[in-house]
Amino acid sequence: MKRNYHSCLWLLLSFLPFCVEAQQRVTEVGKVKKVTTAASQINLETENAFVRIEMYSPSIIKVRINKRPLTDLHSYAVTAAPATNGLHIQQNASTVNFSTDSLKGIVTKEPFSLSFYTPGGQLISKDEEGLTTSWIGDQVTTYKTLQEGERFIGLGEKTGALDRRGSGYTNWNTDAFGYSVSQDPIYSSIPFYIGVHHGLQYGIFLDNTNQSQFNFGASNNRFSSFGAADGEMNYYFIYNTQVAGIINSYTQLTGRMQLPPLWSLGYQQNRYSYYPETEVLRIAQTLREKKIPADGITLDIHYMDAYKIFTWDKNRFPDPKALTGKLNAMGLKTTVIADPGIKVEKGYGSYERGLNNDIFIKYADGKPYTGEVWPGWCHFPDFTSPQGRTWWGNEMKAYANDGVVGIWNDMNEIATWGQKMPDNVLFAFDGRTTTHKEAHNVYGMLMARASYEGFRKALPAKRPFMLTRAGYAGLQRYTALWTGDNRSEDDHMLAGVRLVNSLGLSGVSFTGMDIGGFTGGASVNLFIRWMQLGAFMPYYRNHTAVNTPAAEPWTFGEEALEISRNYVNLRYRLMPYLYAGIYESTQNGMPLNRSLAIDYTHDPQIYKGEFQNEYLFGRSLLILPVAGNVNFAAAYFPKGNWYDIYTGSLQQGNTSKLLALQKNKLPVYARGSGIVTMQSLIQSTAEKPSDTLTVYVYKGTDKNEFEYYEDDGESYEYEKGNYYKRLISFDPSANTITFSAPSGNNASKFKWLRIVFTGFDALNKITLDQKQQTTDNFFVSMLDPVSAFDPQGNTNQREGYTAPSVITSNSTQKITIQY
Ligand code: MIG
Repeated sequence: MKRNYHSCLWLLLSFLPFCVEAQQRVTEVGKVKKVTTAASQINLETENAFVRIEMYSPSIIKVRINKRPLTDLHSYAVTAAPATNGLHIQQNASTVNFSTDSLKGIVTKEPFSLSFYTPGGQLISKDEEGLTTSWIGDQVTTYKTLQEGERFIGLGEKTGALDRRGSGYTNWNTDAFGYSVSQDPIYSSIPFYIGVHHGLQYGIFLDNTNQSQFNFGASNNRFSSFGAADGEMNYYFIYNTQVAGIINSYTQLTGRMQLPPLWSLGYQQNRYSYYPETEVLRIAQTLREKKIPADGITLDIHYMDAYKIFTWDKNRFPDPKALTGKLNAMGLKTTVIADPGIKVEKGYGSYERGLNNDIFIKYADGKPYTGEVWPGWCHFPDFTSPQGRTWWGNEMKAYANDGVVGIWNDMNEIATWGQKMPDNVLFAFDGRTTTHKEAHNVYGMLMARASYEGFRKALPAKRPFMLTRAGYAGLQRYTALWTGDNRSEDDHMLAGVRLVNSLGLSGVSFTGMDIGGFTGGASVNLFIRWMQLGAFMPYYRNHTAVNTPAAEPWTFGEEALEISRNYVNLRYRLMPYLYAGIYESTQNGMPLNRSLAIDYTHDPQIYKGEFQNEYLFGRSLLILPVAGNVNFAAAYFPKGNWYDIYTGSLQQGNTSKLLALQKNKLPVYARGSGIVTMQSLIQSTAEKPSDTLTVYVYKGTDKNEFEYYEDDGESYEYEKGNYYKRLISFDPSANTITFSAPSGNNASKFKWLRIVFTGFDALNKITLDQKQQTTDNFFVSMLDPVSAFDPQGNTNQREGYTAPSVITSNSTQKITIQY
């Protein structure tokens, strides 16, 4: 009886597929049928797919899996080329084994499955058996076994916790006005993350611009996965013994930021929108009168004539060139917003030229796509075609001629009213026409690229400043990024810190958020904290929405003004440290804002909710972001020594502590062995600092090196070797501080070095190049600790002091200390 029942059921089930139309299946890669190898490649044919495993560097392996035979695909993200040798391959009946100097891999053949090991044989990451890589329709996903205790960090501009374990994310660039602190997706897509477990770390970069999905053990306890709605499974596996090495490799693949103009690291003032020009000048004058150092003013959409890009409202801005000239004379550079929508309006130059040049995106029937945004109904340039980018770049000349030096690329998700751009719009995709589905996530980055290339052409000798809202992996090659329309709320400020830190883990160093918050109005205390925090963020811009209360630093009362000014001052005094940090980003991709997960990857404390926002600003400063509405905050100090930068007092590491907060001080600590360079206060980077560079050295036990870098801050002369670079190293075991012989053709802008020692109880003897110095010739912060980092930049009785014997020189200088 029972048996009969079962057979009936079986009968029913086996006929079911024929009754249901287009049954959804999970199609796996299947068994490997054929293996061929080339110098740096393994090519496989399997039951259902074509697979290529290819070496890019000893630490980087590319994996391609496609249902169709592999073709040459260009990538908008990757600029690196595959390696030509160094992949060692061995085969047997059941596996293909490969290795490089840095890792090992095993492909099992029946069925296909891929795993990675350290050279010593420790498992780094493997396909989850039984799931590996599969398709549901055109959607392709790779499943990796979730390792015990595994954590996940990075993935670019993603909300949520530092450790993303248990969460899932979607990449689909979205205009997320006033987003909540857990909203996903928001503006940008960087499908790159780092997994951490058992003292190991690895990176995975999925290079597919279609909508993509990442699952880090969300709603399951078996796998982490990544996949895309369409296109190829095309990912890079990166292994290194340090997170910093993984970031280095990832930016070796996708490129690094270029040196930005120095002024873009200064304080920027903005609101949506300052107009007419008298208002812009009033803001500029107030900055100077109130002695808030600043380098830039940004103009939002109201500068345009009826929101038409490349035009000016003639009543509000009758003479833009004269205005940017006046601002320039005050040490303020002008950045303007640029939206991609070109208004459909007969007689509007950019529209006519766009039509004539045939650069707008179109439906399959050849009619241009029309979407509504600020100017009304618009067409949109195809930034995925060289013609479209060149056209846009040429239009940009008008701004350059008017004295504009920065472009703020907004609304480039693409944002349109309705927020539902149709999928059937076509894009040139640089030679492989595709639909909106595949082009969407890369549009924003390519707009920034077109603006960047336009400016490079218009002003070949000047570094432009580029800012974008939307982007894709590799955006750092062209532009900085800010985190869009945040809210004036405490938890949003802290969430913004995590966004910026996560971007830093994902190759983007030059980032920032609207200081003070975009929507709503900040409380006085929140505003103060935000201005303090902004001083330790790469891009430092105060911005607020239309119809919100004024949010310039002087609109929150005297105390807020004073504290804000102190921190902007500190920012400007730190400029030599900041610039060297940005220089480092251009060399190895290390971000300025460094999540503690970079240096303290395997310390579980740093992932705790109350500590996860902490970060290092550059190599040596620990920033503890605290909310505006609290009097106490829990702080964690990772291993090592830490020094309160205001008092010089020692804080032992490997401990957590409840800090009593003071309104006028953001908790900031210097790392033991840290080296921080500072200059005198200036009101803008156009102003020359005094001739003394102060070098703060903090007692510690680890050897530390700091690459000090200077150049003219505005041109490309550095490419010809016109810079000044010097390695400053502190070796505690030898008690030496060494300034290497400088490299580069430039002289330093500083004539003197002043060294401030912190934490060295009694400095008994100092020698410079073996000649004994009087300790008096050195500035020992113990004597007057507060002034060392007085946020007010107050001078003390020793100002004007120079140590003549520590004059900068062209040779190596070694300072030996005894304490
Ligand atoms: O639809 O240009 O994120 O910073 O002030 C809003 C006006 C368009 C969005 C940007 C914001 C900017 C605003 N823009």
